[in-house]
Amino acid sequence: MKVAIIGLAKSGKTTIFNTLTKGNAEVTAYSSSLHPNIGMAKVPDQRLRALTEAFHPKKTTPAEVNYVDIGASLKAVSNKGEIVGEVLNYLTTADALLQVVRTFDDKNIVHAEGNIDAERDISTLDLELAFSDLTIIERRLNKIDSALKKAKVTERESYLKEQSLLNRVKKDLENDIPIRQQTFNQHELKAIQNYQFLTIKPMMIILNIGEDQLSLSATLENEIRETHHQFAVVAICGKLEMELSQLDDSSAREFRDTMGLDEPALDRVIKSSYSLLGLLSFFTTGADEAKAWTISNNTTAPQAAGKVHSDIERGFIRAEVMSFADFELCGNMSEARKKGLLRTEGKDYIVQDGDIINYLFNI
Ligand SMILES: Nc1nc2c(ncn2[C@@H]2O[C@H](COP(=O)(O)OP(=O)(O)OP(=O)(O)O)[C@@H](O)[C@H]2O)c(=O)[nH]1
Ligand SMILES: [Mg+2]
Repeated sequence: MKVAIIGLAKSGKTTIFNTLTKGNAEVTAYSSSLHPNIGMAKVPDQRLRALTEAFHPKKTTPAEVNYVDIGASLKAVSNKGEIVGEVLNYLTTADALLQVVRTFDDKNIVHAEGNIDAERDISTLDLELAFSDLTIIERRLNKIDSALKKAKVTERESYLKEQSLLNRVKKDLENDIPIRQQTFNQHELKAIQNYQFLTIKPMMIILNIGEDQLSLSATLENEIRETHHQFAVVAICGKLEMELSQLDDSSAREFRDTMGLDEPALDRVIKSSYSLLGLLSFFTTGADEAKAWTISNNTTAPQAAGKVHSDIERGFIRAEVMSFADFELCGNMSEARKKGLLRTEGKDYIVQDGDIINYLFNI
């Protein structure tokens, strides 16, 4: 999974990036580097820890999320509404966008829009994303116009269809409806996915709150959720979380306890991004490796096997499946087998979150 971090200048993008990836990219109060930061977060998962303790594999491999902090506000990397190629590439290849919105107040750090106003900042960014989509649409419509002039009769229909779809999307965008909230039939949706649109991407909002707002975090989250139902919203104090992410686990935990802080920001952000994107984890385990895999809802057992190896998908015979809850009850596989909790599933089985799977295949 790949997530792109965006937001206005000095909203705390790099601070959040460092928090999530335990990274050390430079955070700045004044200048702006234009270098994107790229990093990876291991998905924290208590279940994988339990499997490791039970099986003592040589290796434990958590699922990963890749983050890119594009290193500047969208405005700074746009030229007449068009986002420069390199940055656009990071954005279009991301599965989700993570928008950092500043609610911390600090008079030493200039706010791009003059003062703190989360709602306005979200709208400003929405507009910038929509602008990029509109630029793509305009360009394509122009191309269709000239193509239609010399098109053969047999070609006209598909151009006209595309033209009418794009005009509809354009009209909605101009009425402040991002593409992710527009309605399409399956055929149109497929066509839409061929363009590099940004407002089609699922979006998550991180409210970067100040230390003095910690007790307000739930209230602030709810305020934004009320007007932006379609977004996942998480409030975190970027500066504090970044400092904590650089401590070792036990010192960080101690610090959290004394501060009365909730679970680490990383865990909350990852949980939200999984549910926003409709993702879940399944596990494979053995003497060599215990590993977590990320798949979407409604993935069949053979499709999930394809994540592990294409040969297993091709040669799929059946899957031996146990839920994590059943594993916890039994503590090991042979006990589970005795109790009949190790199920045999076929090619139509839909993999569930927390399934521990052993594949039987033939190649
Ligand atoms: N007080 C306070 N300061 C913060 C917080 N988060 C970030 N900052 C500070 O705000 C400044 C900007 O943070 P960055 O993370 O560099 O922000 P950015 O969005 O990456 O900035 P650009 O990439 O330059 O647009 C730095 O001086 C941070 O230390 C916060 O939660 N509280
Ligand atoms: Mg930055």
